[in-house]
Amino acid sequence: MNPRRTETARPGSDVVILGAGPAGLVLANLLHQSGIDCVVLERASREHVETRARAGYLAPETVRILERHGLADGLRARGREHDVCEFRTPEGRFRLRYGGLGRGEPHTVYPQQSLVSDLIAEFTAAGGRIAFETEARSVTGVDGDRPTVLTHDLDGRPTQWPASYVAGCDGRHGAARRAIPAADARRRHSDHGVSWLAVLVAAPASMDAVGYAVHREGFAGHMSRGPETTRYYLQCDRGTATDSWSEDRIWSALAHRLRADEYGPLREGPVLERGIVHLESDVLRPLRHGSLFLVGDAASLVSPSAAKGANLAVLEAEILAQALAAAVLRGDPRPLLRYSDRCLSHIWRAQEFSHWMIRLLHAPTAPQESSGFHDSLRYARLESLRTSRSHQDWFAENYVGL
Ligand code: RFL
Repeated sequence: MNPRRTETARPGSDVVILGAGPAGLVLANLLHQSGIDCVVLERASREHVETRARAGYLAPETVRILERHGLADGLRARGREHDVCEFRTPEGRFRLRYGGLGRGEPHTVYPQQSLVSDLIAEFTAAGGRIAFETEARSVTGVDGDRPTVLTHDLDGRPTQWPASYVAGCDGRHGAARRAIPAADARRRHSDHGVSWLAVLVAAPASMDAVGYAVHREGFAGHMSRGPETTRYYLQCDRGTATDSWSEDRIWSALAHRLRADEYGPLREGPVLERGIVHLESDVLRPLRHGSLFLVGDAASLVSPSAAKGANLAVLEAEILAQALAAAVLRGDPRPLLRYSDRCLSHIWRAQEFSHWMIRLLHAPTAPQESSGFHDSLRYARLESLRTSRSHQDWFAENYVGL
């Protein structure tokens, strides 16, 4: 227990954190640095979370947060700055060097699993506690001042983890969300009606830009994840099974939609991973329920169309860490009272831009929008983006911003 805390010391931890993703691990590191006792409970094994490939594009604000707290050594050593994207359309292609537009800031390309590995290494080296293969089954007592998390280990052995606060960083399907009675939360949900086959391949990037192909057969995307790996996306029908996409079918659809015969061949390699992502958005309000706080994907799901999810997770973790420090160390509950509203303003900005990207990259799926009118609008939007400097500045600011 931290000797500086203002409350009476009680058994258990000050904060129990569910989930060892970017949200939970940034929060854990920041609390530990402040001298607040916390423990991270993670359902999966350490190996699993350290190899789970997901995000790759870190916003400048994310890098600043990690630098501010001494958590950026890995990404500074191995991350790469990136600041150009290319749109390929039936009318041709154009590039936006967004690092020279808007606020003039680039992304940093650094795989999420490398960031997660760095954050685990920092936390455990500093004496932090993570219980892997420990699944939270329930969170009870959040309306009182002694919430408790019940976990099961791999053998089904139950353990109770009492705390003063619980941080739900366990994603959209975790135990934290389930602990909130439906009547106490307003849920805003949108299914955008679009699905992507997301593939990770062992091959260098095929171009020196993030590639967005707008094609009558559906969207295709290209994003570098490092010198040896590249992520590609292919819009696919809802209900498609991943195994219906052979490697040959994937490469020929990518080459066709990215117009490789016109703009240069793709650098092919073995497919390491494939999965279907449904483009959905989901926001819960409020993000605080008594002593339980939702962070990252547990708070809001942003479709990956604009690469915001991991960045929001880091930002929210910093906001919560500072608010918990004020409450635990100085007895000041006011920042905790503002946590939900502060995060929601960032979340809705990110949702708005992601939604704009979805409408730009995909043909309308709603029956009332399929007359061709809305499709023509998106080509007008692309043309505006190609030619209007103020539109480009707006895009750049939102593309890398939070
Ligand atoms: P995470 O990373 O899902 O971590 C949650 C952790 O909680 C654990 N867990 C539990 N632990 C204990 N008890 C339980 N009951 C539990 N239930 C779950 C899980 O095992 C897991 O370890 O959530 P977090 O920390 O909120 O981070 C969110 C990000 O992971 C996510 O938003 C991003 O990956 C989204 N995303 C992207 N975001 C970006 O900012 N930039 C990108 O370029 C980007 N690309 C992507 C993406 C997501 C993708 N997929 C797979 C949807 C690309 C893809 C393909």
